[in-house]
Amino acid sequence: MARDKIALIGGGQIGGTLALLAGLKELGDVVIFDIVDGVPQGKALDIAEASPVLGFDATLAGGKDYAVIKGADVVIVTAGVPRKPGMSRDDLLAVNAKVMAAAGQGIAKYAPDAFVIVITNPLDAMVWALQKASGLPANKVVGMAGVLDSARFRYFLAEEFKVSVEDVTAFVLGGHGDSMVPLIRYSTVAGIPVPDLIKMGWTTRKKIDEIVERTRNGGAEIVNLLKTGSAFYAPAAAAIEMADSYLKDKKRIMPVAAYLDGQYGVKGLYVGVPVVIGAGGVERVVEIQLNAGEKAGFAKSAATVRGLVEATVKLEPSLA
Ligand code: A3D
Repeated sequence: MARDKIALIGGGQIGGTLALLAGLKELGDVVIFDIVDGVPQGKALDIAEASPVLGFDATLAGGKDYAVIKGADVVIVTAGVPRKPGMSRDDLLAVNAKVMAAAGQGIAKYAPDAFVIVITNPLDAMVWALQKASGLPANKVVGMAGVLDSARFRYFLAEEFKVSVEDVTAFVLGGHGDSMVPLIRYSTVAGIPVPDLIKMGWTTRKKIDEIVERTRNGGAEIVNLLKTGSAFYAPAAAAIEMADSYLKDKKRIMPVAAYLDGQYGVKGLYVGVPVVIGAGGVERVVEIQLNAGEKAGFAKSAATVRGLVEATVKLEPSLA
């Protein structure tokens, strides 16, 4: 059986980490596309030369012609510019909308059957743009944000409770970043919901509120530390987990930016919701009952995403 093919559009910080993780997990052969000549080829060769030591078999190649992604099973898009200190995600809109238009056309031409994971910011608008530009079925195009946001939340909760990160589950809804809606009552330690842990005296409501706030600002915290770029290890790990669920038909339930067609009262937008990811792409949107506060938070988040999408279409009319 031939190996699966993973195509990475964008060979920067996240792209390089994705290539290494895809190799380590033996997800398949890897190609990296980037507009900067030499970088994708160099990163691919460097990782290929690590493979005998790390003990994995995969071919890795790079190039600056979209033809390299031909026949890919999974495409992960990080192309564009990252956020710099003082720059909001929305500032990235103008540049990255054009990049999504080009990437969408490349995918439509060379990898129309792929499962596509978009990471480029501002995420919820860029995944919409990519789907529109590529014309791929909406259930085969998703955005990575919720897995990262919930990983950050899980990490902070595990630190607070002094338990393994593996025993902490977290549940986040809504757009990426400031408008994220963490659902405390569905976040657990070994199945015990966080509100119960507060009652048990393991933590306080104040501490949990602080953790929620830190999670919301998780991206900015890293940007302020790195100064020359944004997070890349955890975002790459999160996207690889999504690719793995698709390629192995694991049917994992994960929060992703998924196309909503009426679910949660939203139509025609990508917003973060829990979905089942299997061989069919997004196989099901998990629609939970929200309480009034959560509903309001989700509606606000969806409105923010709608504003971003409208701004994107204005800047890049080819997406209308
Ligand atoms: P960076 O290291 O700059 O890599 C971006 C790469 O894209 C560079 O190698 C560029 O040469 C390349 N590129 C630029 N234009 C094009 C193009 N038209 N076609 C192909 N390649 C192109 O950034 P990064 O890897 O750190 O981040 C990539 C993106 O992910 C940025 O938009 C970030 O804001 C975003 N990001 C999102 C999250 C989420 O949680 C959603 C987290 C972290 C970063």
